[in-house]
Formats: sequence, C-alpha cells, structure tokens
Amino acid sequence: MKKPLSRRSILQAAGITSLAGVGGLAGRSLASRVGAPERMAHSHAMGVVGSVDTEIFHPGHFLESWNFSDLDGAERDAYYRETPQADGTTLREYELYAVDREIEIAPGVYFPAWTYNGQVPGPTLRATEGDTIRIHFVNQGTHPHTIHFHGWHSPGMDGSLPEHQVMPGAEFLYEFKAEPFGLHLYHCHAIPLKRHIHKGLYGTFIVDPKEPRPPAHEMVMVMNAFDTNFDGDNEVYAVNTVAHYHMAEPIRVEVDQVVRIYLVNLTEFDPINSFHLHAMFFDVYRTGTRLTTEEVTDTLMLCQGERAILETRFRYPGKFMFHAHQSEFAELGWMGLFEAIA
Ligand SMILES: [Cu+2]
Repeated sequence: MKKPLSRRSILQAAGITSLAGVGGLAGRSLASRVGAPERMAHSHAMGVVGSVDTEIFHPGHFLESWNFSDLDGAERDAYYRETPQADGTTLREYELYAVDREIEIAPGVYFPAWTYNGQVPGPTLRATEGDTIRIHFVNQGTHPHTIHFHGWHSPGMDGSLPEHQVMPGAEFLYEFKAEPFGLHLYHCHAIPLKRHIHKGLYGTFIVDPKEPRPPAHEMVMVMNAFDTNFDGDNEVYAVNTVAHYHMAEPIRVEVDQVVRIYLVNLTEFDPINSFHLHAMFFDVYRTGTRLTTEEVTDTLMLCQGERAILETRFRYPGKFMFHAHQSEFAELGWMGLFEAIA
C-alpha cells in the first residue's frame, strides 16, 4: 500500500524557500496563546519569526495546485488519473487517504491533525461539469472517517450517515458526476462532526463550467483555524493553515491581470470568517454557481461551509494587505500580502 507521507518529491523539497530573518505580526499574541517557543514571543515587528517546514505541505504550492499538479510524472499518477470518455467528459480518479499527522501551523507550533493525504487542507480536486469523479478512499487513521462532498450525488455517496463511516483500515469508493459547476468543498462527516472537521479533514472541490471561465491567475484560499489547547476556541487562524505565511512570502500577481480567488470557509468554532482586501474591490460569485454577479465589495463574510469566487485586477504595483476583518483573527495569523508587479 502506498504511504502518503512519502509522496512529496525531492523536486518539491528543493523548492523550499528560506524565510530566515522575516519579522512579522502578532507574534506576541500568537505566542502567548499557544505557548510558542521563545523565538516567537520576542517578535518585535508584525508577523512571526522563523519558518515552517514546507517539505510535506508548502502553502505557496498548495495555493496554486489542484489535481495534484504540484507532483510530477509517476508520483502524480499514483494519486490522480484522467481518462477521456466517449461523450467528451473526463473520468477523474483520485487516491485519498485519511492519516493522523502532526502539522506545523506556525513556526514551532504543532497541531495533532487528522488529514487527507498528510496535509491540511486536503488536496484541491478540480473537474469540469459533467465529469465523473471516482475516489478511492482508504482510512489509515485511528478513527472512523468519511468524505462528504458538496454537490449533486446519490444518498449512498454522501458520506454522512452512520453506515457511511469508513472504519480504520477500511476503504470505500465514492463515485458521482461533477455538478453543478461552482466552488464546493469536501469534509469528513463522521461524528462528532465538529471534532472531525476541526482536526483538519477538509478540502476544496472546484467544478468548472463546460464553457470555462476566462483565463486568470487562479488561487485557492481555505480560511481555517486551530484550537491548539482543545478548549473549544481557536488559537491560530490562517488561510491555508500556516499563520502569517503570506506576510513573509507575498503572493505575486501581475498588474492588470485578472486574479481569481477560490475562497472557502472551513473555520470551526467561530460562526463566521471574512476576507478583506486593502485598497481595492472585487467581484463576488457566491458558491460560483453563476457566471454573472452584481456584488462588488472589499469585505466578504462567509459562514462555515460557505464559499465564493472573487475576481479583481490590481491597478497599481506594490504590496496589498488582505486579512480577516475580525481583527482578532487577523492578529492570530489570518493576514497576508499580495505583491503586484507591473
Ligand atoms: Cu473524520
């Protein structure tokens, strides 16, 4: 049986960027709440000091990867296969594993996660409307788990009822058509649900319309948070798990190019999360199920499980902050930068 923890290639490890010497924000509040090492507690500027290990989960790669596009050749083939069908659609087959694994959510801050394929969020899956999704799910974890998808499917594929639970060591084949087009998600639906989601068993499921959206610089942002002391309240917030990662490593975009963000809220315990972009506005396509929108804003609020596609263009070169507009979340890690290049 394949071992998910060994799946990341040397190529990916070679892409690790040193974050040494980065100063940043809210190190003090993060450190005081999670009991982080001294090097964080003495942060004198905004952000965190130091870097996380990006060998298994690299937030910069995760941001712009789907269908295991961060892997190459045979390694990718082991987790994802595309087979064209006679009717013009595609059969997309995935290998997903539930695995218990400790993840690093800020430099030196570890969280005992339950993961899909060793990472939180799980791999982003992407299909075109009408495609067939087939997922071979193996539970290598220590608790019963499922994969519950949002989207149309038959009840037996819902991964939500007690009889749908996949026991440790067992496996299950999920199969359904990718519909409707839009921005969806998947998550474990074993009970207690709150615990299984919070522990890290969730990911993004994008279904493109048959007539694709116009070309854009695309990225996936999952708003999430971690209760590091298990008191039912989060201590660390982020997009894509690692607190303040994009303060140290701004997301590079080009002036005048359309930027499309697939934004999903999977924050547990807090009823809402939000996305605010400085000095700009963006179009909002809620759930991504329509191609037109009337909504233009600079701050979007989403309940847990809600998602939206955001589109904008950077008019000016330079750095643009984005963060949750709940200040507490921002200070505890949910803050980053775009850097627009002319
Ligand atoms: Cu679970």
